[in-house]
Amino acid sequence: MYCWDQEKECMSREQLEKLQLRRLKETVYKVYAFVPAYKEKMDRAGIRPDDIKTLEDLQKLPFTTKQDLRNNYPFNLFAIPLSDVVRIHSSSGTTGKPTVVGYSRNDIEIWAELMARALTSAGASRHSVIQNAYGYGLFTGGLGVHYGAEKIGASVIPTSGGNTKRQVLLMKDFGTTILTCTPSYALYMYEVMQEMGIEPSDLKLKAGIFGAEPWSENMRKEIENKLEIDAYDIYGLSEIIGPGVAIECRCKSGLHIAEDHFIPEIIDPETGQILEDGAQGELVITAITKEAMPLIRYRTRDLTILNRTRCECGRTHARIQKVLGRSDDMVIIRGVNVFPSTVESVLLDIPGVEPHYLLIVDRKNNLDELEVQVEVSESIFSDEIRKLEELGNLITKELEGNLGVGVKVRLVEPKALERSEGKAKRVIDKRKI
Ligand code: DLL
Repeated sequence: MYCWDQEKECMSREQLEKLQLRRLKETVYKVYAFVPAYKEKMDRAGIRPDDIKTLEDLQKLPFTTKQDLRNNYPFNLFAIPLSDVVRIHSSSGTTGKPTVVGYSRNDIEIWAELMARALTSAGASRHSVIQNAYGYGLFTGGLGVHYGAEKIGASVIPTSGGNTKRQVLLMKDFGTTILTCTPSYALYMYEVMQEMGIEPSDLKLKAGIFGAEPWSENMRKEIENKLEIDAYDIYGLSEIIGPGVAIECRCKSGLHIAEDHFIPEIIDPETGQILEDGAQGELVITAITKEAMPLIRYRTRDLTILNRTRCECGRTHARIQKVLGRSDDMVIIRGVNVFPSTVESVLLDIPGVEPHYLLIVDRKNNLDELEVQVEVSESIFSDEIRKLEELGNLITKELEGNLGVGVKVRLVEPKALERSEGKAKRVIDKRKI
């Protein structure tokens, strides 16, 4: 068993729920007393902190949304004075004001603990050489992973994102055993490795801990085969703490959510109703140990499934299924919901297709149109036109069959689509422009 903190990660359900309830109550008292926005919301809903007597009572509390963070920009959701805040992160977002999160010294310590758990769960130890290619800065990826990696005593190479040739060079020369970055960046690194004439067998790389964007099971296979490593999925969001909210274990059948710090719920995104375990819906998280910025029932917009059955690894914390994507990333084409990760999954089942694609949505004559640009392998691209046409037709058929909507497929030459050093952009929606 590879556990960082066996006592906490494997505690009985009963113990865990007792702990959750105590921490939930404390948090609710705290936000009611110190964060006017929470007090107002709870007063409006007619709920007092004393009303939280069981874990089920959590459902009585109002949701918190990204809009609440924007309305309270920058620091009005902080539950402690700024003088006790030791770090501020922020995520840019595509529209409106950035999202701001604050951390107390203790929050940073907990985050490092959670990242230490996460890295250990993916097989890291003090003997690992961890190359951390998540961006350092306002983005939580770089510093979040960094503190956890130092905590377990690994040797950390803080490359941050970018300068890909140097990444590859250092990976080889420093004997990196674990790579941490977005899955799309891992693939890009592989391409640059190829251009530099470096093979996976020239490296000591054993595993990758990839997250910050959705990636399909097929993408995992692709990365594992190309880089000859084990690829683990890590999930998190700045609002809650950053990376380390949930992580896969060796079983790779769902991501364990650190339930001693976060209470997960799954709701129907339309009605807000709680859904049963096993049903797909929006993940809602309550952070029950954060000092600087606890969030109550935060609507992540991420779609997944909650599984509370016991995992073979021995950890008792509930698992979430690989996140399908954010409801905001979903594009609705003539009423049909399309997730880029579904497109990815279909594409990667087709031989000759490269794991680089882009969805372009437009509206012509009041009708939505979806174009999927797909890179094909070098050998196919230089083959006869007829073969390319056949492949195009096959991709169209598969996508249309799986998505249930008409698709225009455009095959593009290898390396035609922009590569990403961080979160990949998978959709261009021209309808909004
Ligand atoms: O992306 C934190 C992070 C850093 C997670 C490094 C993992 C590794 P944000 O920039 O606030 O924080 O973006 C959070 O990214 O709500 C999801 O929509 C998406 N996301 C994060 N991890 C995954 C994942 C970081 N493993 C948003 N699978 C979240 C799918 C993910 N989506």
